[in-house]
Amino acid sequence: MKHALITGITGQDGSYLAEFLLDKPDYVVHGLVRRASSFNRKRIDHITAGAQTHDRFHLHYADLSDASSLSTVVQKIKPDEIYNLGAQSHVRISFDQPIYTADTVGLGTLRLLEATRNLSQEKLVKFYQASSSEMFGSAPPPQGLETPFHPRSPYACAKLYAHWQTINYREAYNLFACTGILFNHESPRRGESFVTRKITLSAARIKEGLQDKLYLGNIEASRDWGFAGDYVRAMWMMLQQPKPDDYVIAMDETHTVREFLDIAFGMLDLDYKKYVEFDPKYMRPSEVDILHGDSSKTRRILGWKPEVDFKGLVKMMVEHDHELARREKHALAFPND
Ligand code: NAP
Ligand code: F7E
Repeated sequence: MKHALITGITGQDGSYLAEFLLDKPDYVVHGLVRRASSFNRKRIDHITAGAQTHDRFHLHYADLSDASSLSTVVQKIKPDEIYNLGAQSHVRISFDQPIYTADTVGLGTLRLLEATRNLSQEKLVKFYQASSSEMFGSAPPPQGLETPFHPRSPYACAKLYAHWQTINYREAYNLFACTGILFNHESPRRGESFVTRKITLSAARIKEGLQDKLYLGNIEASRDWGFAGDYVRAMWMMLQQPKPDDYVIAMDETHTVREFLDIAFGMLDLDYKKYVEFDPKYMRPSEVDILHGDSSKTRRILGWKPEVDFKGLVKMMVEHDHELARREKHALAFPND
């Protein structure tokens, strides 16, 4: 059996990656979890409860800010593959908490690389680093492997530090370490404060009469949005290559937030212009105006291609959140059901 360790398993990507690996009969999946005052495992509860996989799925307490906990878990499991997905991943919040973000995203990766380097003296261990298209920042589109980085937030600077540390560990210690520079990817499991999910949840609640308005910041920003389920498959493919390398994963197209709004509200027969209001609190001190990936080289090498297109992604999210809103409305009307 292969043992995979995932940091960030309670997050959007961690939950999809765990499902993807457990679908293969030869994987045991280990996830790092943090202690919280209330349970935050709704994205993986169904895996923990799954009768067929529960003996191949294990959770361990550790934190990217705590080197000794990382090293203890890595030495205990001795994983064959490590996927470093844990992060304070919200760009706007990284301006409020720059040092915390640098610590978990930047130094957290270095702490995990050190634990991996120690283990690599005993056995082959493959490492995946969740790098981000935010590292391109204000670099002109399309952005690909040859594009120079120009980060525009504390989050992006921390990701760039982690990115170069991963490459340095590959070059200095011959570690099998890959970076995946992933453009925005979304799903019904996307955190509720990211713009796509905020829009689909609000549109659905407005449709059901549960909400009147949606407050947003810069809706002219443009992003290259794909489906998270497709992107976790690419992470695994990178670690199955004969040599470690760097890759870009994107849909290679870009859409504005305004366009996302128009399509999502349109799917519910609503005109977004009647409901959306500007709130300056959602603006960022420095913005990334346009991300538009060029993943051609990666697609050639990995043979990866996405299965869900942009409209399919919006539809999947709108339908999911419409069902949630219907249930919320029903629970309000019939509280004793
Ligand atoms: P997410 O939903 O925000 O999940 C983040 C995960 O990191 C959660 O499981 C969280 O645990 C965990 N975490 C946060 N701080 C931690 C710490 N100090 N120690 C250990 N774990 C910690 O993020 P995502 O969208 O799945 O993204 C996965 C990774 O890809 C992140 O590194 C993100 O920065 C990167 N990325 C994402 C995108 C995207 O569009 N989604 C694009 C490029 C790169 P709790 O549940 O306990 O908070
Ligand atoms: O913002 C604009 C906002 O927060 C997208 C993370 O997964 O992808 C994500 O970072 C755009 C920005 O994602 C609101 O200004 C307008 O231009 O959904 P977002 P992000 O910042 O692109 C990258 C690749 C990552 O690596 C990150 O971890 O939408 N926008 N109004 C808004 N954004 C938010 N969140 N909320 C608004 O009200």
